[in-house]
Amino acid sequence: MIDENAYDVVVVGAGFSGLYAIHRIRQLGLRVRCFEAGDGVGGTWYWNRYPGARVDIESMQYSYSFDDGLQQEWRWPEYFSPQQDLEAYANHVADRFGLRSDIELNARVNRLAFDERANRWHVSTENGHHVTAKYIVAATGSLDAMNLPPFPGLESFGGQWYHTARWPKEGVRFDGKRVGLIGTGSTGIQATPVIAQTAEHLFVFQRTAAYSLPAYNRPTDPAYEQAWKADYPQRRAKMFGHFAASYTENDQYRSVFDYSPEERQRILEEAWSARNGLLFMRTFSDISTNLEANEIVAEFVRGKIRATVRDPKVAELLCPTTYPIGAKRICMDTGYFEAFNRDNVTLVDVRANPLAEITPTGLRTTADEYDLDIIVFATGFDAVTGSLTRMNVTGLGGLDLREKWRDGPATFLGFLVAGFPNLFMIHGPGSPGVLVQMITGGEWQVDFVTKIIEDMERSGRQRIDTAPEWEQRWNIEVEEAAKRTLYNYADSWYVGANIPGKPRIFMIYIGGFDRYIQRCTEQVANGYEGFVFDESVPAAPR
Ligand code: N01
Repeated sequence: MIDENAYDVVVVGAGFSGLYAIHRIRQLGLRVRCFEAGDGVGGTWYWNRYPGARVDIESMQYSYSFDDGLQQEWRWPEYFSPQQDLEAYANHVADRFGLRSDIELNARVNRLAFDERANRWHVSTENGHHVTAKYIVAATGSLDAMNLPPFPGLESFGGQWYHTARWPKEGVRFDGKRVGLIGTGSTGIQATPVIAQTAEHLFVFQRTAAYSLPAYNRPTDPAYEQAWKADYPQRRAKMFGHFAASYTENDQYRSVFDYSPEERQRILEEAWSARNGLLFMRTFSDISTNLEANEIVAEFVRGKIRATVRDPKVAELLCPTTYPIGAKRICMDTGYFEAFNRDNVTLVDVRANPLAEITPTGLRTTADEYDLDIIVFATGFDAVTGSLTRMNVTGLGGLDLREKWRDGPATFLGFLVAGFPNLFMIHGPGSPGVLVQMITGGEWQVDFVTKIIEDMERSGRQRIDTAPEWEQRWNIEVEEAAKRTLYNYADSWYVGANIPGKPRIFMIYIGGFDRYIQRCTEQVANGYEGFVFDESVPAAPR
């Protein structure tokens, strides 16, 4: 008799990678169930519906490549899509490929326990589901577990407060309200100008100034869309061979030192107004690897801030000086710096005068008190590992993933963790994750995992794992790649520095998406080198 609660594969998360994983696993003819915490699909783009939320990679490429019909028929109204369009796209994909019947919504997984004898994972959700599966695909996202620092007094606050990563679906009205926004990363920078439009007054509490580029978002030009659609297969192929999984027509850049100061200025000005977003960071080849080159570009960007913000003191405070440009994720904004020219926006320096407590009527810094009706926390995420460690995962011998990663995450190729057999992570620590275009990166990883599962099902192998020695080797590769860059110069979420007590380790493979594909592929081609198959495990009945 078939046990209805026994699946071949459980996918955790119905974000972009999770949706694609359901689709691919079904193609293998396996039984799959996906559990999703939200009451809709889209993952990051479901949860992050704060005002101004928008992707920073052009939508023609920040989209699925696996089905040409899909990419031909879908229309992106804007160059850089707002959250609403990305969520609509995720829903379209769920419908178009009939995925909903295999998705359980409102079902946050809160326990994943491996049963050694049965060789199956037990999956439990907060709302009472309990199923088992041979394989787990953890498509839990890099930026899911929100970070709400324990501000003293929050429970006493008499107004409303929100975290940007759990924004209410019905939205929030700011008109006539005094609003405090804490955090000036990508999220705070996108939310500021939108909130400022209607709030009576907006106080932006800044601890660290951020580098931000103008998004120059615009409606999609039909000719541009047509050029992409006519050339999609070739462009997608290039993306799979590109170090950032992205497509650019001009990657012919050179060292900043190959040019005179006047030429550099001209090139930077051109790049600044080229309206192509993050590509600005590739204007020169050594921006991310040479501190001196980096400082030339950083100072150019500071010059743009000074030219935009009228009050010189405010402008200076908004100029990032404590870390190299790009060592934290570069932001992209629509009118962020301009917002500080408004009478109803005040920048508060909480580096000089830290936040002391939330009070019943607002917020107190060590210097002043602010009366507020609404507080918005744009304080980021327990990134990369948080969504995995918060799920209560136990592997062989009851080993707890939090314990295993106490001194920092260890994985093999970003997919597997020794002692946690048959559990595959997508965008896990040690994978290129957030440093590449994530939809394409996720597609590739899902395909890779699906191929492993297919091989196992064909060969009758029951259990795949890796060994600590291979985790160490991979960790060294991840570390070596990071050392060649300036990423370690910033206290960012890339290195876990935003979460007190989190081990400081660069969690992402920055050796390039192309190199990563090569490394994963060669390990498999070399007879699954580094993967450990336990041949003693018999095939178990469901
Ligand atoms: O989070 P963050 P985010 N007191 O961690 C401040 C992606 N994303 O949600 O820098 C005072 O970057 C903190 O200050 P500091 C993108 O990859 C993409 O903004 O630690 N302040 C910082 O200013 C991005 O990198 C898009 O000194 C406190 C802010 O909160 C990632 O998500 C849009 C504090 C947190 O910044 C995360 O971005 C949005 C405290 N106790 C997000 N604790 C696009 O696609 C924290 N802060 C465009």
